[in-house]
Amino acid sequence: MRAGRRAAILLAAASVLALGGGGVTAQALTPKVVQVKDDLFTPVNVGVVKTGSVKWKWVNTIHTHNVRLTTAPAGVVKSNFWSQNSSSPTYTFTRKFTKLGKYHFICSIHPTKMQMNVTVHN
Ligand SMILES: [Cu+2]
Repeated sequence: MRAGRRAAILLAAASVLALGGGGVTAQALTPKVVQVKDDLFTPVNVGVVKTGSVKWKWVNTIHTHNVRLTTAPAGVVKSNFWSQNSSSPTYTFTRKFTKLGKYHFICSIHPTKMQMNVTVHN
């Protein structure tokens, strides 16, 4: 067997193992998108699989907003989930979640109007 063909077969076998092992799933690779608007988050409740990501995407914003993690499972460093203040309509902020549990976020500039939750599950 030619070396090139052998390598291709090994590579294919490795990808089947990677997918079958449950370590890498499409759910974990595609971030859940939360829109940041004037002045709301949508959707307000998001579920992600452990190791999944959430991408906050500013959409048509004129006002300045931010993302601030205020409640999180034990051991999570909240300030790692704090975005910049931005009014840029193209700003995005993406974070990966590696601990199971419930996370509460606000925009600290509009703390009563802009609140949302992320639930991380298996
Ligand atoms: Cu805001």
